[in-house]
Amino acid sequence: MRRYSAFAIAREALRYHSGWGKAWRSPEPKKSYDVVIVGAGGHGLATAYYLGKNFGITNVAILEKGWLGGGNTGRNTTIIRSNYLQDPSAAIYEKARSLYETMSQDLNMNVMFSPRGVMMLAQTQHEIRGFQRTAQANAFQGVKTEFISPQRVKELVPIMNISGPRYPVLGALWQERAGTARHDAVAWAYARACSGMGMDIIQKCEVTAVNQSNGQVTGVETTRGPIGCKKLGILVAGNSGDLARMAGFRLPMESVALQALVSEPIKPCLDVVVMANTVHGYISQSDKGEFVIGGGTDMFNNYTQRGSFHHIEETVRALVETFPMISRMKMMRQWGGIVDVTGDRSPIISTTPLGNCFINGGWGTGGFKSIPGSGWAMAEMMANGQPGPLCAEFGLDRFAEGRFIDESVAAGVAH
Ligand code: FAD
Ligand code: PYC
Repeated sequence: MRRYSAFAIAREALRYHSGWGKAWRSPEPKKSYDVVIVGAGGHGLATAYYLGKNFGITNVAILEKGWLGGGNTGRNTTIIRSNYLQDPSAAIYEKARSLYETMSQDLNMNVMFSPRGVMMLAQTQHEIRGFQRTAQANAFQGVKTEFISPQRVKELVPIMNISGPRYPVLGALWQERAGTARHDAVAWAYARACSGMGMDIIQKCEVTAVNQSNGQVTGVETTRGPIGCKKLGILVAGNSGDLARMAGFRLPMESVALQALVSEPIKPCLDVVVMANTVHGYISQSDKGEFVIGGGTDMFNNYTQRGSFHHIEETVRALVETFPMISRMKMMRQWGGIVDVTGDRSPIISTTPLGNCFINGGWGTGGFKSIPGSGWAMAEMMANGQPGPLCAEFGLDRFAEGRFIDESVAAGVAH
């Protein structure tokens, strides 16, 4: 794999960029692998990468029914933060956030990590108490957040109306080193690094069945033929329930559509990320100048990767009081993704009833930010056969034991 560098750009500029190779190979699947990962989203690719980097396991195939990064990884609003309430969540999200800080250097591709700061507005008394509690918990967890005043909010976001009649801004939970990254680039960077280690990324290869013998996984059936494996990782977000059914178990998870939209591009006027959880809207400005806007999930289970009109109307209406300028902007595009939601709004990173079959899902509306930490923890569990400290609390057993990791406030998106 050729390194990307300033020197390489200069060299290619001199020969009309004719020398760039493909970023990853597209091989035919082999008969079997040590590890098969289902799902080439951020979580699947990051898991494969850390299997190779941290454990030297490179006889790995990543199977993807569509194109890599074409699921939620390429459809999200790219918010990265680690201001969660519970200790296990803060640990894994902060691990992920810290890996984002050096991801471009580590993977030798610019993922445009932009730690521009994320604020979650408090617009009710209840939210003030909730966010002050989170700031306190974060201080104990070593996650740097603070509860800031409405005046400080206004200084950071001059275009915001903080004294709206229905939902005045009463303060905010502020994380200065939170921010955004380019979502496709995260998937591409991991894919390129995996391919560079000799792993096979097989696109247009849908897993249709999971093969097993004596309670152990032996491989998968795919639209490109059977593929054997010693270990199987399932990282398919909204399709987690389908894959679990193929492997013979059920998940406490629901799949719903979450959607987002972007405005026409305008001059730079918003250089932090704002989440307004009471009114169900969040907003940031992209490098192109578009406002990236998202709202709540559909209130019914479905598998549509599309947006619906009533959501645009509700989301924009919700944000207009706080951002009056939106009322004069044109909205350009909308889209949706299928998110996998658990009852406690925390992920499942777990061994399963099927031997050597591991699952990672349930990131719901908030799993872009966790991609590197999740991949790190999943790789550790798959390599060692049991969960390490970063994911030990996120096992499936917590639902049988009633040991929930309640993150309904931190999820930040209405469910
Ligand atoms: P995906 O990227 O969906 O990857 C799973 C892959 O599995 C897909 O490519 C799919 O095609 C493949 N697959 C499924 N079934 C099969 C099969 N049978 N065989 C082979 N392949 C299969 N999170 C944040 O942290 N911040 C945000 O701002 C944010 N905003 C969001 C906004 C929207 C509109 C949406 C939809 C989500 C948002 N999220 C956000 C959530 C985040 O996008 C997801 O949690 C995360 O991307 C999940 O990554 P993944 O790798 O698990 O799933
Ligand atoms: O988890 O921060 C988040 C988020 C924002 C928008 C969707 N998810």
